[in-house]
Amino acid sequence: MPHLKDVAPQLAQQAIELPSWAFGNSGTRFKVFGSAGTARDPFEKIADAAQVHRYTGLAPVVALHIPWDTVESFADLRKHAEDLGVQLGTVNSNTFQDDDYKLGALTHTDATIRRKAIDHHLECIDVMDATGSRDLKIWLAEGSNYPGQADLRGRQDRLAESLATIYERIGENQRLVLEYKFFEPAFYHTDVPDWGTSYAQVSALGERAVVCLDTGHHAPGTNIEFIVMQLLRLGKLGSFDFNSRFYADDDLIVGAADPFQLFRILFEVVRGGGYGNPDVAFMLDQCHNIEQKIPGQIRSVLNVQEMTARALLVDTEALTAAQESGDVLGANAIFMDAFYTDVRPGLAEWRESRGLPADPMKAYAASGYQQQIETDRVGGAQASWGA
Ligand code: AOS
Ligand code: ZN
Ligand code: ZN
Repeated sequence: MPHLKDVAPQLAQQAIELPSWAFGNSGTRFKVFGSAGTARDPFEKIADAAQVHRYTGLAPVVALHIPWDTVESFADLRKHAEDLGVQLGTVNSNTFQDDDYKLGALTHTDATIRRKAIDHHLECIDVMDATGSRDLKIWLAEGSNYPGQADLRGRQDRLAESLATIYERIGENQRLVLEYKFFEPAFYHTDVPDWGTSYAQVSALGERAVVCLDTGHHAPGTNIEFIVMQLLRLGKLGSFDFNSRFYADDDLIVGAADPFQLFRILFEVVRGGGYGNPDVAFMLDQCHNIEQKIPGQIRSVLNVQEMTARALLVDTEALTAAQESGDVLGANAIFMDAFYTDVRPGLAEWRESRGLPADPMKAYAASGYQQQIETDRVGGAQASWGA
């Protein structure tokens, strides 16, 4: 098996994109808990995200959500980010919080509502032009609750038409990324429920349209790494929304619920050429309902790094030999050896060799930043999941 030192150059290629909304308060439909020091505006969210990068060196990009992160000047927000050593990344559209979209947005039967939803996406592209962002990520909360409520085929056709109108405005160096989710908020059918539908829709658009895979968006028991393999094979894996789940779309810390699944996914990413490949964005899509937000994000990026390191440690030559000779248990043992390797001491050394703290969680706790924001951010409304 390779040693961690052998894969150090590859570890340096890791770049994770943080969600701005992870730095606002969030909760469930029962309660949103406020917590001391939470960011009050997009500028403070970016400042908090920059802390994660500062202590880990792993998270140089921050994804925005519009209109939650709308500011007067995106050029100012961009400069603020760059001054803090991070970049603005993916722009997420939002068609799930407007009364007009109760029965659909890009799929609505009413052309005026469809137009409104399309225009929102065009505004997001304007934001991307100002922030220098490459990706427009679209997650649609559209579907129906009762059989017979909607014309499934008609909605799919209208979706294709609306996406095509948005895609026309996507710049040469930009991409449209379509996320899927099997249910919620709609409970009977969802218009983009699975990777196949997303793949069919983006393939009809063109080369600059790709799929986003959110790890929490599948039915229990789904083999997610198989989907990763297939989308990479087809050249259509545009990005990840990483998080973990026990039940549905829980948006918990990535690697918390099932570290082995994260390992299997990252192994397929490496195997399929998706690692160190700018065409695949590694985003987090998480909410920190009860834990502190900045350490929550630090824990998350460290979890991704630990499982990436383990995936890079798989002895692929020995694995191929075992696979090809039909050595079922041997192949499985080679795979599991890498998974069970504790890379944490090695990664601590790796960090120190790059001028980073050996233990980013401890370093953040000792920095005084948390106490500072708890003291400073007393006036104004805290950002919540959303604005
Ligand atoms: C919703 O379930 C999706 O995961 C989207 O990515 C959404 O935009 C994000 O979770 C923010 O709420
Ligand atoms: Zn997501
Ligand atoms: Zn989600």
